Amino acid sequence: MQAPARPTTIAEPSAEEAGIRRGAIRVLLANWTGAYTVPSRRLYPHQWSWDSAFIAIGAARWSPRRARTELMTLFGGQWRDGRVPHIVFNPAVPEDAYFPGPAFWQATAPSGARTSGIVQPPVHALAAWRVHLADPDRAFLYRIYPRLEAQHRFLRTSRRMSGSELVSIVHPWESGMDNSPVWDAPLAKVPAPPMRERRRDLAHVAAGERPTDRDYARYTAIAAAYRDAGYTGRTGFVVEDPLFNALYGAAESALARIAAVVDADPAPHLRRAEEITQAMLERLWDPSGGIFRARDARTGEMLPEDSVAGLVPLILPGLPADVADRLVATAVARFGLKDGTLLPSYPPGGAAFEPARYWRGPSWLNTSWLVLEGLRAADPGLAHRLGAQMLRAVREAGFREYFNPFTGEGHGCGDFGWSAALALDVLADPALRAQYRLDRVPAPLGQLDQQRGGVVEGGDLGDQVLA
Ligand code: 2M8
Repeated sequence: MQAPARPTTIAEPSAEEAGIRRGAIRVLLANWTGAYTVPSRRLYPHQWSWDSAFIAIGAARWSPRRARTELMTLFGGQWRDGRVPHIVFNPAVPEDAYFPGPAFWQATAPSGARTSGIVQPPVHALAAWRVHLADPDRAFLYRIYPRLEAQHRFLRTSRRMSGSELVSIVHPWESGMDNSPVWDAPLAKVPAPPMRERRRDLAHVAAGERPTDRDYARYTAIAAAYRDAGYTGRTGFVVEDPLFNALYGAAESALARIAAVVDADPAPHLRRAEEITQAMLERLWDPSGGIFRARDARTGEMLPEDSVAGLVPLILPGLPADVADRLVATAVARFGLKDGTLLPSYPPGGAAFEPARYWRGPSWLNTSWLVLEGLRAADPGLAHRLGAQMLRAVREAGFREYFNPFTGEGHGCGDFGWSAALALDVLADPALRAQYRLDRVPAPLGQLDQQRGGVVEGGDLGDQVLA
């Protein structure tokens, strides 16, 4: 008689998965400051807004307490008007470690924290909800809900610049995809006086993998003009971005869920989520291209270039099925999203494509993760393959900031926070892992157990240090 087959459960990590998990936790431990996680020790030595949201999403899979602390620390830098600045500076880091630093921004939050004065995509409500799902904690939601509400109130009241439900960004850095080719046209209209300040990023990363000096001069000029206007009103760059607005809409849906837990009214959030989706379809959907595009709110025109930002609205609950299907088709046909390729930040067939330069082509794990989340409903098979590709990228190149979408070669800085965190999140998903496991060689059991033990110890130790 044949011995019964040993039951295999998806929850059991392979040696390879355990290795990725251990590596990711090592990065999160190394970048942890005691209250938040820096994106990179050298290149980005402060707290960044949307980085912390992505990091909280992944950290929740390992240490939910850290994830909650990460978000609460960020909101410690929130302004009285509700805005959550894109950088909260660490006072212990010298001014010349990062440009533009606190002396440039000249902004102080009510808590006394020195901050920048611009914002980043509002992925925080979604992050707070994911943290709660990983480790339900109503007290955390009670504390963060009013802060999230204020963040959204700022966007609603100060950034609805076209009269529609959509919000505008007033600096390319607010998109998170700083030097995307989509910004080339509106940026070309901004005068670029030569920069007096010295760039610090080129001390850490090759110039060919970063924005050009000309782009940097423009970023500095727009930020300085906004600062000098008291961080209000328009700048020379005012754009409705599909990624920013899709996250704004998805975050309103998350706020509705949070509201239901904290005895608040979900209805206004649900209504706004619907209105945002509707406005995106009316103002940013390009039916001939099968993608969402950014609109220049100064001229009212759609911008000629598109990017992976135009696929992120897949994450919007309530997106019509035919629009979702078109987006999936575009992801496959123009972004090459199929087996064996990473998801590029800009379509490889586009004239401005560069596989290794920052947001002009390379694959990033955060935009990949957002598209993956959207694909769960629209095309689960493709979502699983994308998850597998994300894990392969970090397995082969390490937790780099971005990756050549064809070769998987790593670029930008190493030990990058959200690359580590989002790999943890993908690893924690049983459906995605089932797919990833298809092409691995199982490790001997003894080795597995040892590795699993090591990871758990790392997590517990980190939490004890925090406590
Ligand atoms: C990059 O942006 C900063 C400016 O905010 C920079 O280049 O110095 C972007 O990739 C942005 O999305 C990210 O949040 C930040 C930190 O990782 O770096």
